[in-house]
Amino acid sequence: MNKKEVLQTLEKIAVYLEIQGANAFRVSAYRKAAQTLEKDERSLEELGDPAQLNGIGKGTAAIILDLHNTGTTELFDELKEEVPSGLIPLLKLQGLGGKKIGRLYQELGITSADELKKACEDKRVQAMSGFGKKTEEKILQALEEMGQRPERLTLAQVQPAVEMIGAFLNTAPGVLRWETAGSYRRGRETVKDLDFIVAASDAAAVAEAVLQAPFTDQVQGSGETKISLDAAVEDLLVPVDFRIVEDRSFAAALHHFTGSKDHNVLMRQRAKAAGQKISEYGVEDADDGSMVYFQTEEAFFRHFDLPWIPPEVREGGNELEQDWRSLVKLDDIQGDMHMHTTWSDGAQSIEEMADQCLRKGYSFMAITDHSQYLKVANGLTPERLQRQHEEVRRVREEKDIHLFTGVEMDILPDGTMDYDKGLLAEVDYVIASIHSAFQQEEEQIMHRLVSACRHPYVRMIAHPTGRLIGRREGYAVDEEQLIRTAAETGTVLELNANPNRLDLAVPILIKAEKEGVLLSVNTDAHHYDMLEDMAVGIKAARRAGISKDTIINTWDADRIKAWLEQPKSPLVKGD
Ligand code: DGT
Ligand code: CA
Ligand code: CA
Ligand code: ZN
Repeated sequence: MNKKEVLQTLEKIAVYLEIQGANAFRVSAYRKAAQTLEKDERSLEELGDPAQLNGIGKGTAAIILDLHNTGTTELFDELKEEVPSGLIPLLKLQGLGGKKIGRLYQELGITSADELKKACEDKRVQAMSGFGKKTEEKILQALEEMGQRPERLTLAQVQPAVEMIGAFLNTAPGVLRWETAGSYRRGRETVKDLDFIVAASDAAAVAEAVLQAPFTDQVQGSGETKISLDAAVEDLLVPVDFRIVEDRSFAAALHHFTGSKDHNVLMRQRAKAAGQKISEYGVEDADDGSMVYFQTEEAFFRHFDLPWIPPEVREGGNELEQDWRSLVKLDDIQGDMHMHTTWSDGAQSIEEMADQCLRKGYSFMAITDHSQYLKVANGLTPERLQRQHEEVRRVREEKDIHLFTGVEMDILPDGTMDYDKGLLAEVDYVIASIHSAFQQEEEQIMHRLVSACRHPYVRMIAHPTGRLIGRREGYAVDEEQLIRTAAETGTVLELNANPNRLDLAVPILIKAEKEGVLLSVNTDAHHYDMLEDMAVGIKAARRAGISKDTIINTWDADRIKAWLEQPKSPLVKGD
């Protein structure tokens, strides 16, 4: 776990203890430890033993090190076992924290949303000391809203469930092959539920195995070919649909349940014109009712004289008419131009990041830690930046991958940059980004972004709108002006691949490519696991229909080097 994850887990431990009714001193010890750690600017590696900080005791320090080194700790594992999983979603209800939920659990035996609702209706909640009638009404209202608008989950939230269910299906007896479908396969930013298509030699056995699986929580419905359930993965309930089909129907079912609804309408129209009918089993001849089956989706599309249409573009637009051969794909990516190390707030060293990028088959990468303004992230002073870059050049000599020296420099609230031009002239790849004063008026935000674009050494703007999916809108950006200025000045715009960000968003990416702006899909990895987010970013780029050549990290290292050796100039696509 990196530092941020450790902090979040300490908070979770505190909440779980509250639910269990642990004594207030014990609860606050974990909160205090988290606050103390957060205030300290050092990374956990640099800090060494957390017990040397005032406010962190020996026991808590051991837990912090456990979390950091192994990703979990005995206490947290026990708490997750003991605290009823149905209580966790209740933490999101307005006005209900760990303490109140703990009392509802201990005094009324409530373990789920349904039970809480019943208790409110029976007026048992208002009878408790410190709750009252008003609180009860508010809880009921919040519960109803939770039921009415089940929130959509982000890709970051469902990814652990996809991995766990995938690992299960890989070894489940009777499973011949499986694939994700629905909005997840189409790479949407958020999903209502996950959809899995499973080809089975023995459907009943597979269905039974799914119902018995360790992740299976509430089963919403189960039949011969369809199971709907809530999967409990890492404190979160994720709704999942399984469709279990015969192998000969796998490709048709996969297409059918990948959707989108609007894409399926287009395909049905096409089939109808040819006297045929598409179903989830195959394609039926409308006259004699005979059925054609398909081994692959490629074969399915070929049947209708179409090339394979990428799932990301199946949204009922003009996808049947377009040529998707130049659409960027994950395999085209040759490097990652935005990542962090222990020099600022990353979890690994330059060398470790280089080894991981090598393992991914990359031929280049840029090390881009935070600049001095970002004190919470241990941003680099000019001296530390220079020392780091010496280190980067040393690692470059030793490894079979080209490391660009770089920095993610803060654009300060007044629109000036965090480092002098003299220092920046020595850096291979300068990224500029906004991490402060998000509330400023659009005019000031644009002054900052435009100043960065006009800067002779700023090559790229990272996460240009600052949004966090489902949590934060981002600052006030005039998209048209940003795109125009990026094109005029030869500044690359980032598609940040972090599933919480996906910034720029698809509609802006489409406009940017149209105006000739170059893009870079980067993970902004703070931990080497996060290098895998590249796949998420590429899905988003594909949804925007972006061509390979628009994305600079599909180029080879020599082309990027040559491009960086030239002074900045208006962007030109192609060679
Ligand atoms: P969401 O809302 O993020 O789950 O989006 P999808 O596209 O995954 O929607 P979902 O899970 O309701 O259905 C998966 C796909 O199945 C959908 O894109 C189109 C296809 N489909 C086939 N028959 C039906 C149907 O009767 N109703 C709906 N809603 N979709 C259907
Ligand atoms: Ca779905
Ligand atoms: Ca579904
Ligand atoms: Zn970054």
